[in-house]
Amino acid sequence: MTRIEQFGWRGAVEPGLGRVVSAHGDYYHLVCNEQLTGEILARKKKSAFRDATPPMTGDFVRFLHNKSGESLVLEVLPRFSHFERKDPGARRSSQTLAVNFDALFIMMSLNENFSLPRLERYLALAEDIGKAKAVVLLTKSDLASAAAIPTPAALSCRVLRVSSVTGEGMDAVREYVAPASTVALVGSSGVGKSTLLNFLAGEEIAATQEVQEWSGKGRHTTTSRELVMLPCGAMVLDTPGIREVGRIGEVELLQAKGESSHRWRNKS
Ligand SMILES: Nc1nc2c(ncn2[C@@H]2O[C@H](COP(=O)(O)OP(=O)(O)OP(=O)(O)O)[C@@H](O)[C@H]2O)c(=O)[nH]1
Ligand SMILES: [Mg+2]
Repeated sequence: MTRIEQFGWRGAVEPGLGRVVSAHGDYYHLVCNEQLTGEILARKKKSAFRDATPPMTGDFVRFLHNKSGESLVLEVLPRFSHFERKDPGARRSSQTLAVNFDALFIMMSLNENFSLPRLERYLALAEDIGKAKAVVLLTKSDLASAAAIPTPAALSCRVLRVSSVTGEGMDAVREYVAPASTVALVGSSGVGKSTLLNFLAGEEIAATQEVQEWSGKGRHTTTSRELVMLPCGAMVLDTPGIREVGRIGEVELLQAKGESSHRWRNKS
């Protein structure tokens, strides 16, 4: 298996194929079969993206390798899966949160922030993710009282109770963590996405931070998407916490009813 295939590429292997592991403005850190290191920093070719969707972490791209100068990203290759939230207040009508994952872990903690309506909104958005499975991870099960646990039968996909403290549910989680496959982690700030990444990696790869005691809400510790290769050969796409999910109209309605005081904020 070549390096790009280890990173999940399933098509014909050609020169100039890369996968974005992190994005930094117009620059993209790519893994690829080129260079001894198998890594390249390439810049987005502006004229190629005037009318096209720019690359993001997790994308497979075609790039022009320049051994003596700047390599250029030319094209984003078709995504086999994608997770988007609808964004009523913003210029764009939706925001893509994760791409090219085999499994989407929708994470919500089993503490006072648990909200079945919010979980249902996530699941509604996950109906149309492409070639991938959505799984609900109810995190911090070590903190949960029995009363806080919802009925899994009420949800349309598999529900796992997990804890990065006790290890509960991790055998089931590992069923999705297979070589050359990608698991994307989405959910509010503080639900334990980066902690799960670290648990699966067996080391502190990503920064994590305690949830603010007074609000129970997270602090947006992870600020950019990161595709991380685990020692077992699987990849995890860690994402910044989502402030709110919803469909156009729905969230505004909830806000009007006073059920949510959150304001939409574009965080990528
Ligand atoms: N008790 C308990 N605490 C956990 C568990 N998983 C994570 N935490 C704690 O929850 C806090 C937030 O965890 P993070 O992993 O930083 O959360 P995150 O989802 O990555 O947050 P953002 O990066 O802000 O989106 C940290 O203090 C973790 O130690 C768990 O299974 N049980
Ligand atoms: Mg994080």
